[in-house]
Amino acid sequence: MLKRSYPSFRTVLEANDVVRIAGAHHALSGVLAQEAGFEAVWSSSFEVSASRCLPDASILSMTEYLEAAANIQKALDVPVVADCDTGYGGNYNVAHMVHEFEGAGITAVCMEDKLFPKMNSFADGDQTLLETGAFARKIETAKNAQRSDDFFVIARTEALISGHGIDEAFTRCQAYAHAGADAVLIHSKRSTNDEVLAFLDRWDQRVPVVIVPTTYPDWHIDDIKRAGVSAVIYANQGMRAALSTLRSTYRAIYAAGDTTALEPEIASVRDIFELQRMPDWQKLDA
Ligand code: SPV
Ligand code: MG
Repeated sequence: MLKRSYPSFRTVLEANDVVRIAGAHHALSGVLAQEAGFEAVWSSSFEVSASRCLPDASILSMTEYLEAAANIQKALDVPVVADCDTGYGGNYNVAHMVHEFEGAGITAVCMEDKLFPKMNSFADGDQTLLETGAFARKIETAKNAQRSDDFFVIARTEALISGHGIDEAFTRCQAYAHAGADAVLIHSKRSTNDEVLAFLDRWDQRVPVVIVPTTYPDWHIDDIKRAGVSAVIYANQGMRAALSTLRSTYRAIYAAGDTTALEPEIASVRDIFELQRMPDWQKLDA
């Protein structure tokens, strides 16, 4: 009853025209995303870092990201896609990362083609790319390291983020698909979807395309599907909403001196018991 079973990300991708994936940083946010209908959950390096009030800059260790992703996966009936940044170093780190994440029950990982240590894609700072061939070898290493055929490796290019343009993004994604990537992720920080559309226009669909429409939110899921995207990651909206709510709640309590006005607006303790699966736990202690 308490142990979860979940399909692999590959299975979910094959069963849906477009997979909607919500960002999370702990099991509770993952469970709420699943409850809303999301078919998968993104263990976001940005959110996991921010939940420790640290920059998303390769500061936390692989083990800390693994623990976060595994804790989310343990609470879910849908698969986690683990954001593994650059693979935490060189090719040996990538192989170790795959062994550890797959061993912990994660069925999909994503790696990006920036230098280690990396900086969050929207932050000022160094966004230098790793040379294409070197990143392709990381993808090959990851694919060689996986134990089950089902394990899924997403190759993310930061070519547009680092100001290189569509040609470079296209060439890189082709090389990564050739190296064995199961999907490519094309990341953009533009305020419109024009760059991503231009990429999709050229992409031969050799492998599926994943997008992260954080800065170009005005793109309905039906249109995203029509454009040929296979998976969409809403990477950080959950944490941003939580932050607004936590901030206003704490301020309201402090300002009012009591919580009376707030009570009708906030979740009940019983609601939290349900998410904790308290009744199932209590049965264990019969
Ligand atoms: C994350 O959520 O950690 C991501 C997406 O990698 S972004 O923050 O846009 O880099
Ligand atoms: Mg990240």
